[in-house]
Formats: sequence, C-alpha cells, structure tokens
Amino acid sequence: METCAPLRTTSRLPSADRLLVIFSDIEMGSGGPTDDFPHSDFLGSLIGNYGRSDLRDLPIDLIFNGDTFDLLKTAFEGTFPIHITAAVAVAKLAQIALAHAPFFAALREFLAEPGADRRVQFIVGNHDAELVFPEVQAQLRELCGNDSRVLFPGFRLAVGRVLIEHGSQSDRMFCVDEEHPVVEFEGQQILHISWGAVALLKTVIPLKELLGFHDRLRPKQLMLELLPELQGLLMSRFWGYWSHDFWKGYVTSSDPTQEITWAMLKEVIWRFSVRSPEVLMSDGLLERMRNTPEVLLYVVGHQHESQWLSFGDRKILQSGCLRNAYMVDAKGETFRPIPKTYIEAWLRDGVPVVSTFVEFEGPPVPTDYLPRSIFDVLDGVRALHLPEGSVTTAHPLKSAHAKGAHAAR
Ligand SMILES: [Mn+2]
Repeated sequence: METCAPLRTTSRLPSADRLLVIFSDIEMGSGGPTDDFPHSDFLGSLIGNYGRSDLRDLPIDLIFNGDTFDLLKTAFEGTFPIHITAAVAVAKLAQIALAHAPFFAALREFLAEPGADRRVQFIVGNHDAELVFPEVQAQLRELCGNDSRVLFPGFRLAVGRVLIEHGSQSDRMFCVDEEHPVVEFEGQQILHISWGAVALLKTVIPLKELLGFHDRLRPKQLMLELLPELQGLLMSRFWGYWSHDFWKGYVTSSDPTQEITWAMLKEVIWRFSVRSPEVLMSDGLLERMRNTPEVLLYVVGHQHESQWLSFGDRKILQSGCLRNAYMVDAKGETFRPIPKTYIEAWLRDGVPVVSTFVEFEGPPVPTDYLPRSIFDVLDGVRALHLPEGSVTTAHPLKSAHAKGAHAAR
C-alpha cells in the first residue's frame, strides 16, 4: 500500500474571499497502540496543503471542531482522575504534544507564512473539555509558535452565516454547563465534566490498554454480539457504577462531578433498556436549522459518521472523524479502515457559497497497532470479568476463538 498523502483537496473557488477548513474528532492521544490517531505526519502534510502558494492571498481558518485531543483517555500519573485541575490538564496535553510534534510543527509553519491572513481555532469537545482552562490555551498557543492568531472561541464559532460546534452539547450524556465550565471543589478549581465523562472515566477508560482497538470497531452493536463476554464485562462495569459507586459518591459528598439530574437518570435508564452503545445526539439541530434563517451552514462532528442534511438553502454538514475506525464484517473475521472526512467551506462576504466534504483514505498504521483477530481480546476480558479465585474459563484460548467465531455465524 502506498503512503497516501491527502493531496486531493478541492481546487480554489475563484469567487471566494475566505476558506474554512474544519476537522472534527481527530482524537490524537498520548502515543503508542492506544492512540486513536497515530498520524501526525500525515495530518501535518494535509495542513501543509493549505499553505500552498495559490492560496497565499486567501484568508484561511483552520478550525479544529472539538475532540482534537483525546485528553479524556489520557492518563495522569497512571490514573484517570475525575477531578481535573489546570495542572492535570496541562500535564495531559504535554504528553499528547510529545507524541504529535509534526502536527504542531505544521501549524507553526502554516501561521508563519508572511503576510497571509490565517487563523487556527480550537473549539471545545467532550474529549478535550480541558480547552476551557486559560493555562491549556496558553500552552496550545505556545505550541503553535506563540501566535495571537491561535484562538479559542469556546463551545461554538460563528463565521459569517456559518455556525460550527462539536455536537456534544446536544448529547445529553456529554453536555456541560457552558456558564460554569470550571468549578471550585475542596479549594481547587476543577473541570466541571459531564456525567457521561465521569461514568466512562470510572468504568471503561481504565481498560483502554485492553479495549482500545475494540473501541474503534463499527458497528458497535455487532462487535458486542460477536463478543458476548465483552458485552457482559461492559454491562457489569456500567451496572456496578450506576447501581452502587455513583450513588455512594452522590450521597456522601458535595462533589460537583457527582451532580444528578432527571435528564441524566432518564438517559441512563433508556440506554440500559435499549443497550445502545452508539454516541447519540438529539434532533434539536434540525429544529434549529428550520427556525433560524440567518444560519446557512451548520457544521458538527461528535457522531463519527458523516451526514449531509438540507432544508431549502440551509444545511447541516456532520463530519466524520479523523481518528481510526474499522468496519467489522458479520463474522468478526476482518476489519477494514473506514475512510476519513473533513469539511471545506468557501465563503464570500460571510455567505457559504460552496461547502463540501473531503474524504480520504487514512495512512497505514504501525505494525503493532492492529490485533490479528477481534477475538484476541477474550483472554483479557475473561481475566477481568471473573471474580478473583473463581473457576477459570473452561475454554482454552484457541477454542475460545473458535467458539466466538461460531457464535457469530
Ligand atoms: Mn465528541
């Protein structure tokens, strides 16, 4: 396979006076096999394409529309704290920066072009809620060459008649209080993270070494059907958390990460009853599009699935993710990389005249990055699932694989 440099970007639209290039859900992590995007070289060269000479006189915004950095799944001193201070956030981002130097080098180069009207903007997502800390913003700006054109618009960005937001604020599990993104707890300022983030940090994120690859598989429902033991492990983790750990925290403390709302309870009950493993967004955005003639283009991400929705002269472009994801076949025997997408929007006087997806094939992954089979995980799952000292599995590894494959048929 040739290393595919993503050169197939749209040719310049002559009538446009501004270009927005919008990436969602890159989810670059702290390096190694658990990093969902070990491709900074590739992304750096993609960014470099927008520094090309025929675009030099065109104002360009590079917009990172949330979940750019997978700070949610980045450990701090070997653990995954739910009380995230600015110091914890800075330490986590430092690890990501170390693993993704070519990304920051490309941004510095992009901004360094003399006389070019360029900006780099980072919107907050649910994997990088830490971006609300001024300390993290200063750190990122420094990584991008200490340039004042590195901007942090918060949860959404309006450029002319385009509105860009990550999408997690429309997801009941991950939405946060925009007015109070940082709160005081026991004398410290901590990130006011969503209840969904707290639940993930307490249940499955600590298993990321084991389950990192499976988290990239689609469709999730099929993957869990192929691996009932994994489904059992996840359900028991979630159930243990919701039926016991959560309430313990709720009853005994004034911890702002343990707040409870009726919306949250309904969501938990609903997710348990339908056992839905996919990320969900309400259809509120469609309603907003119908009722807001001023906005002609909405750009969102978060769902990791690209989608184009129209209403007359208005539209929603939901971009797919850049992080690695794989489609598993019905038997769980093969998994193929899912193409990646991002968005270009060409504006004239603030009006989006042409907006479109750019789809591309991801680069090859390191050799230790992919398991031989999705069933390789079973031993590890069983080791975690069985209580200490209980009878170990009756099936040795090989027959376990066969059993899993058979069950799928
Ligand atoms: Mn997200």
